[in-house]
Amino acid sequence: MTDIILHHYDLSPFSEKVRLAMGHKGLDWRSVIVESVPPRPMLDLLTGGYRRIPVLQIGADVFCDTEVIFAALERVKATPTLYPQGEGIAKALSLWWDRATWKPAIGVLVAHIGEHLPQEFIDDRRDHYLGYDVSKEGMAPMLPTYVQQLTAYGEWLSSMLSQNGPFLTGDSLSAADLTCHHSLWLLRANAGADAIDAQLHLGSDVTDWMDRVAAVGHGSKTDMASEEAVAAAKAAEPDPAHLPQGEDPSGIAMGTRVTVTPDDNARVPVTGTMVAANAQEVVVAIETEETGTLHVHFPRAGFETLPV
Ligand SMILES: N[C@@H](CCC(=O)N[C@@H](CS)C(=O)NCC(=O)O)C(=O)O
Repeated sequence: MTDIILHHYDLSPFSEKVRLAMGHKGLDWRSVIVESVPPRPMLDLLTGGYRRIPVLQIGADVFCDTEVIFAALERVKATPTLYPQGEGIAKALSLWWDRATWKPAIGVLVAHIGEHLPQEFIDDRRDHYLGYDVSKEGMAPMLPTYVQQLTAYGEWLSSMLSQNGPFLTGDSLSAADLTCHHSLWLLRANAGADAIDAQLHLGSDVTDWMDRVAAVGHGSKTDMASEEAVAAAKAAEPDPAHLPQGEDPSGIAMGTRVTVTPDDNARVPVTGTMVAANAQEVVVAIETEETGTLHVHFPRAGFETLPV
């Protein structure tokens, strides 16, 4: 089987979602650790310049954003599924959680550990990723509101668990659990579980649920160098099995040069030739001497696909 390669770094919460998905599915995977602050020249070769982490690679197919990463893992191993109650509820909850909790979570995080963040990290996140000042001092004025918001969202998790439990959408773990776990995991791992649970008024129903999610583990990983990942891409051809099925309702003709850009942050466009798409996913072909032809996959939700 072609290696499943995850480009990530340990403290990346969005990567933690994917590592747990590997555990849930019991997958063997290769781990390429990237710097937490760019430049990441080897990864840029594979993505066409997509800025964010994690990125999943399977041969010459490259998946940007956790939504299409999960879709790829579903194709690789369908059971146990990440969508036991269907895709809609889990994807909608995930998009809400990622967007609603990210800034408040960063605000609470830097209140605890901001003095330890290197200046180059703070500068990079302000200038090239989030567009706001993530220093402890910069986020301090709004800290009370970040705590209020996360506390409100924590109660929503509690409500879902009391209605649907033991997982957010029912009896079985779904992508929504992996997502809603990630920002709380970031905070508890860095600031201490007791401090965060008290600050955000998280009850044992929520913390027990977090333990259940964490218990799926990370599957079995083996380290890989980034050069080896690029060589694996060059040696492979894009796999037709990873092309999205069905019609593309957007009206953009296949073969069109397009840019694909996140609509929330890290708004660096990737330019390529659209080779396949449907309402959920778009695939562009890019080519470099080092990698040969690659198919780079993006979600439609949360991204802008536009003709050049
Ligand atoms: N919607 C994206 C968000 C990814 C994201 O924001 N990841 C963070 C790390 S957890 C990131 O890229 N931070 C900036 C960086 O690492 O360069 C996804 O689901 O993959």
